[in-house]
Amino acid sequence: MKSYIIFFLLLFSISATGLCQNVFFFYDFNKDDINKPPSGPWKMAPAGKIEVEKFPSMSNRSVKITDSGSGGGMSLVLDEPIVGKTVSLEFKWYREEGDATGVEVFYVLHTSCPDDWAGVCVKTEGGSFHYNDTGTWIQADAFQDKTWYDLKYIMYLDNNKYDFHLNGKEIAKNVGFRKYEGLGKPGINKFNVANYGNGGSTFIMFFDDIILYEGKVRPLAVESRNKLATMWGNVKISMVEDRYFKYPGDHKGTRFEKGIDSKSKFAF
Ligand SMILES: [Ca+2]
Repeated sequence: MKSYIIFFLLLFSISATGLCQNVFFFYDFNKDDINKPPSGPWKMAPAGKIEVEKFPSMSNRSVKITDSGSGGGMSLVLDEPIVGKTVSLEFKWYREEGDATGVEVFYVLHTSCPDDWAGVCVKTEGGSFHYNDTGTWIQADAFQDKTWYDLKYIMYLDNNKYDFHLNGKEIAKNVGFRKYEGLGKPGINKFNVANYGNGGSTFIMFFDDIILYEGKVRPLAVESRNKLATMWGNVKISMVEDRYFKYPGDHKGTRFEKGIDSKSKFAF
């Protein structure tokens, strides 16, 4: 009997750590149709080719973005900005090929910014990652083509600062959002993947496992793939099904997207 009590106490404590941590969205693209643009509220750039690909495998798909010189990327805009919180964005990135000019990797900003090249800005140029600190570009680590990288932005929306991590290593700490001067603290509501909105570069990039969550540590159940992630998804559906969510355009939202509302609480 005693062991049962300990077991349930342990179970409760594990559940409690998972409670109250918002997951705003999570896209692994594994259920999306191959050779088509990803489902969800992602808006495709008018140029370039954005398709889900059976890469690295049929069961683990990703988004392939091809820019042939006129631009190529996708963007997501939240109906309501996330304000004042500390939130983290993580994603996997892989470049098959590309030229040496500066190319956006993933920018996070607010629609009140003067243009799409604002907020948390990380780009590639000349074979290295570069990040932007309050308008100044700073060169970071070199990368190799045909290699997956884990990128992470920890964003402090109460002071427009962020940390940049690459493959688990801290590259930049407490650097400033770009072009946020004079905006106050509007938070973030726009997510631009790759070269959204201009041309002048050529590349083939892949993106996968794009997740935005509250706090600095990825939720346990999302980190644990397969079985736990499924369980997390199922529980989340039952918890959020009766809530009201709005999506850009006419999109109805998948179960993962239903986490966009910052007020919702998810547990596994
Ligand atoms: Ca995937």
